[in-house]
Amino acid sequence: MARRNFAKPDELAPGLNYIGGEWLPDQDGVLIESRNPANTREIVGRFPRSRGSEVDRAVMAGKEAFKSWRLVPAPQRGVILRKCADVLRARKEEMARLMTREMGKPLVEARGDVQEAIDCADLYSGEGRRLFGDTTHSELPNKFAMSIRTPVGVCGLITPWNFPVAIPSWKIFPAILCGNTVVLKPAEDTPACAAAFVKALEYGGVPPGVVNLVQGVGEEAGACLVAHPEISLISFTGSSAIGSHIAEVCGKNLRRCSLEMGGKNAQIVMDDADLDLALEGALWGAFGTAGQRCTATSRLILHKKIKHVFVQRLVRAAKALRLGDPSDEGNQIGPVVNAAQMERIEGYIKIGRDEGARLLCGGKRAKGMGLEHGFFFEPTVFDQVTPGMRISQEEIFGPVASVIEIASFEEAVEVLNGVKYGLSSSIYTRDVNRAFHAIRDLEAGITYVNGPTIGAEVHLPFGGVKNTGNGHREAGRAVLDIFSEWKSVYVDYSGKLQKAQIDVES
Ligand code: UN1
Repeated sequence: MARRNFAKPDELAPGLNYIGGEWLPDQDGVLIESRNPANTREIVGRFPRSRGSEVDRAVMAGKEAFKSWRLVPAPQRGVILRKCADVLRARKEEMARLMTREMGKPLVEARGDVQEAIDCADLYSGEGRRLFGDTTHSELPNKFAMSIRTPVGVCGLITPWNFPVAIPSWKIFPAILCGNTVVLKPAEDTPACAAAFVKALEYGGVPPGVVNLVQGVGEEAGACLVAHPEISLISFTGSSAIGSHIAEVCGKNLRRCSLEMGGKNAQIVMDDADLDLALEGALWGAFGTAGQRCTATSRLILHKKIKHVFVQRLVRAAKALRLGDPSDEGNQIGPVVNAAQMERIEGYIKIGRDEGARLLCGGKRAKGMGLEHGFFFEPTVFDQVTPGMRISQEEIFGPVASVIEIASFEEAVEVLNGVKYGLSSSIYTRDVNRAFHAIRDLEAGITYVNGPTIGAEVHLPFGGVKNTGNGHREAGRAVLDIFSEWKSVYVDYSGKLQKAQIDVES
């Protein structure tokens, strides 16, 4: 049968699903529209708003491809990942430009996002020649023992819009390297980025059915994927509310599920810190990606001896940040992703004011100079924030930093830990003893010393404690435990029945 393929060969991001190696429209023909958040008059593309039938086809395509993909030697799977890395390198600039248009992060950050995917492909490509298990001695003579990693099956991957290439990459690459096949349901705000990424993987030689893409919205395609009986696991990055719902469904169906959720990350600045460095870190951590990172710095915990001067400088620098079209390299802060996000941030500004926090700068939508057609929000600093306030406790996901004053290191640790999340944390100090106390005592999956809360590298575990996650880690070698099952193997070459625990005693 001739292969149907509705995508144009040279198209960067086809407005189609990718199922079983074919680019296909949704059967219903209902579309979602992707618009540029810096200028909502510009349509980036139209993509299928898929329903259960498309999800089902994608899962079944994944199931079919799993039969042969699981048998491809891991080093060879790694070679395909290396080719994917090459394609991504070649397409880095055009993918970054598409990302900037679709979700609004400045071009320099968008390049970093694609670079993170390249790093991931490089890392897991090499992992194809490692994927180590243990070999060990049996307690019985003439018997061999080892543990090996085996794939899990078809993996459902649900990813957010804030790292629209990096996050799919750090799920897809380790998943397929381990021999699984996947169905990706990307965020409805960034369908073009997902399509461009999957297209690059197709070009890199990932066989049909190994990576499937179903565009759509969470309540429809996402929900169908989570509940699908042929899915072996769900890996989700997004809000704690949705993650908790996914965990319920997966729990009921006895499916593995790995969740990467909210954060309320803080940067501590002690009185002995290098203030120039700490200030630079705070600006990047709080306002980079317009604060829309799970790892963004949303609380600044400042020692009272330096607080006044630090806040003065922070406000001056925040006001000087250049807001505007993120594809113009002169601008540092782009728009937030959509109207709902804008309203959410505005809601928190009101909450902060009502709670008695003092607004030092920002706090409103940016207007004028061509910004009126985008979702631009001014970098915002709240002072006189206390640990119990909602703006101290809840994830805002926007360019809003809350300043909390503390009088000692112990108090700083208590404040930093006093939230329900635990993703990233940071301390600026020149005291090495204090730094190590922080490493030990901060309740977070990531701790930076003299660096901001953002900047995770792909070869280390990524994830958090408390309500941020459910005990898993992505990236690094840790992610392999999500995407593989351990099998213990015993080979008895004694030629007789040997009984563990019975033939030998200690
Ligand atoms: C996220 O915040 O959603 O450490 C992911 C960082 C990036 C990844 C962030 N490398 O900020």
